[in-house]
Amino acid sequence: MSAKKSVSKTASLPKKAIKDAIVRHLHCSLGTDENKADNHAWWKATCASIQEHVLEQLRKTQKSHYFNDTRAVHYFSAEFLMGRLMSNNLHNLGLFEQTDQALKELGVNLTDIMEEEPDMALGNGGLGRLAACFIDSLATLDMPAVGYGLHYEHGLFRQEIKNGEQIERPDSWRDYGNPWEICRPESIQEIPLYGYVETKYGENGEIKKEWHPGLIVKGLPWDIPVVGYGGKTVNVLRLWQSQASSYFNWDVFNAGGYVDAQKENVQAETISKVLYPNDETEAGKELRLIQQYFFSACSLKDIIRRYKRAHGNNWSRFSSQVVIQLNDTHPAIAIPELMRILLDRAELDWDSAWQICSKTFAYTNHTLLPEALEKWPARMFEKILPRHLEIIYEINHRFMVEVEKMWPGNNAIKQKLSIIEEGNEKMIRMGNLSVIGSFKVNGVAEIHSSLVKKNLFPEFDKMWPEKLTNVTNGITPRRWLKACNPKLSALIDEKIGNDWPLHLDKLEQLSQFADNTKFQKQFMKIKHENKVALAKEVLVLTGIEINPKAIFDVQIKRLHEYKRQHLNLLHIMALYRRLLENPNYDMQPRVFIFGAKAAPSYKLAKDIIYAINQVADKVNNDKRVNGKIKVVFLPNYRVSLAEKIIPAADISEQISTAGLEASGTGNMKLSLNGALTVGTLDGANIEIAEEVGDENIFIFGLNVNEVHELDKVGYNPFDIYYNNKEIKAVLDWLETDYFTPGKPGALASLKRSLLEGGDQYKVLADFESYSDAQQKANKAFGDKSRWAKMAILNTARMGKFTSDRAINDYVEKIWKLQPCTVE
Ligand code: 73E
Repeated sequence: MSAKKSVSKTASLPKKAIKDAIVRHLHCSLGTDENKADNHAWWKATCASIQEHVLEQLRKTQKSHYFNDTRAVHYFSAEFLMGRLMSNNLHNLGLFEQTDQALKELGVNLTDIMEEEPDMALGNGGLGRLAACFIDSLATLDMPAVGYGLHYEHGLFRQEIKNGEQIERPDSWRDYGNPWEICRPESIQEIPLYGYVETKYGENGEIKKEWHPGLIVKGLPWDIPVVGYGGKTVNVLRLWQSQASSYFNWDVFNAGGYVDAQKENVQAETISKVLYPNDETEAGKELRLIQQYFFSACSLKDIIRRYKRAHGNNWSRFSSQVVIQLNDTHPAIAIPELMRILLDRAELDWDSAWQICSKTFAYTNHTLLPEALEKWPARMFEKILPRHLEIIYEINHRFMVEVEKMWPGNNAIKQKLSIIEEGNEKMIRMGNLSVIGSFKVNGVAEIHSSLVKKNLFPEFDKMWPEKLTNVTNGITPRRWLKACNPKLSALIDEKIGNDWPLHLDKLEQLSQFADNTKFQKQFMKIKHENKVALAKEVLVLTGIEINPKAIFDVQIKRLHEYKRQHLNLLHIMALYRRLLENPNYDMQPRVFIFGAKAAPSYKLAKDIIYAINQVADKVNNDKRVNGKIKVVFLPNYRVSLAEKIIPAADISEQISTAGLEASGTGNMKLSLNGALTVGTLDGANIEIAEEVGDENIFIFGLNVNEVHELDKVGYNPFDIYYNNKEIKAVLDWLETDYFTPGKPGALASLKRSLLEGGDQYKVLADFESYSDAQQKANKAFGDKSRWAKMAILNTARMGKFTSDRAINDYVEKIWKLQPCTVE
């Protein structure tokens, strides 16, 4: 952890100055006044006044990095799920309280105007949010860092629920402008695509390659300042927008091809139009590969321009100044792109180029799911990036020589490790390319990293025993406790001081109060108030009334079979049945809260959303249930909604099939806010259990080895169906029209996937154990003091999961950076 930080100078800004700045922006930037301004105008004016401080620090940070000529990390990610920035920037600048007061004196409510800000939803889920937490920590720890990604015009779709079904609507986060971003036309890049490669011969007969592109597009950078906690370092997230390259189009235009020129405009501008809504599935679409290349190539050019400003054409220090972290394989095309620049532009020989390249990149793997491991048809590469394909073949050829040395004559291993997958259609394996082209590869939780070594890349681990490593994920406690749960934060400040957001281990000091009745009451009172606030929100969003005294049981994450929202649903149906059979069935009232988006083309995931909503409708309106069960599906789950749900949660559902959730990060956020986990021994749940202790978590289900064993001996879900009456009854229920009046069989696809479909994700195998864990949780909740103690200990023991620790791990194990302080 870095040296102790003081609170920034801005924290002492007088209220009057803040008020004046906001009013000045109302007048001079927005052309309105205090009497006419609506919440949106107040929000914009307030952002503009905050941005003044942000930009001042940004300038100082850039100056300091330039003069110190620091080594910097460049975090390449197709996704940055930033959410809203106002509250975060205010907290990080230390200006939240004063601004709140200043606005109050102007007759404006800060909480209300914060609701005006659209989420920056430039990501699907955990992977994109991780990138956002990481750049927060990098700035907080004064690390020289740039985030690089795509400036999508439309982020992740907005979800509406109509008659129980998910409807996708476009997300238009920039319709009314984004007050945080700065356009940098002075740093535009030009990116070639398509065309052909010409082979030429130099004076000494050496071969030279020249790529004649068929299209050139422009990359226009937008900078989002990233404010570190304490308000000193302000780094940049640079997002590229695609535009038609004007000079190229003029040729077509002058040749009389007005319509063709317009077509090209459209094609160029399509590149950054929309985020692919697939989490953990590889779409294999041409546009996606172009997106990946577009932002990777723009970013590399940007890095090289900056490097050359300091070092001219001398490449010898490149890999000591520049480290590039690949957030999954999405930007892996940057590896052959750097090779192309070094070979064809800088005219380095292969070995020198490879030396530099293979010391520059590091790769984070986020998933073992086969459907998420990216592969591209070689013929698509040939069309879009013909020179890169040649370079990939050469990388592979030289790598195969190494493999031959290690395993002479072993063709099976060669086939497995090759970047090229031979088959009906030749494919480029981006995972293999990433491992071969990087100096470090990391998984995102202990268990995941050990499975990466053991199952995904065992031979690579043999070849390079030092290359594969682990960095367990983390979350920023600034957003995920301080900003989203102000009451709990204030209580913590009162008990242990206010520097825990920078030193999260200090939360451990709360455990001394875990048995203290008064503290328990204070802690649970805040939880209750947060639940009352969420209940109000739920009523507004869904019209459903929920009881804040009930257990708030939360499952919020992307919808995927491996995450097993349907296990949760089957259990809800089982509880409902038990209640119908025995009105005195002993259970604490419970509200089951879901938030989840399904990939638009993922049929079964959408069926699960429909099933949740149909069951909800029935259960919520059944008088016999007597309010003991309520089921709520909150539409359009996103960062800003998570910030409202998490502080109000009692139970955190982390119930993936063991071995399939690489880490999870929602699990950390919920536990940090005092929710108890019901979870499998998967991903970071294992490390959470180690931290909180077995008595403060409800673990159930098969572990990784048991899942593996079960698959080996052959798993037959029908055995469970026929032997467990409750499971049979619940599954059969899905086939009737009980939950879908007049539409029998509307929920049958779920049952089919769990029986005829083979229940790939072991839902039935884990059902009984899950139900037992839920009974234990139910009982524990009945003992108020015991529950309070467990909740407090969860908050107290989450220190490990701050993203500051994760970033420090990256810095030590991989990036080798030095902090660079800013005045
Ligand atoms: O377990 C999570 C992990 O916490 C994992 O599923 C997720 O990454 C999180 C952060 O490490 C993830 N997302 C993707 N792969 N793993 C993914 C794949 C393709 C497209 C978009 C996202």
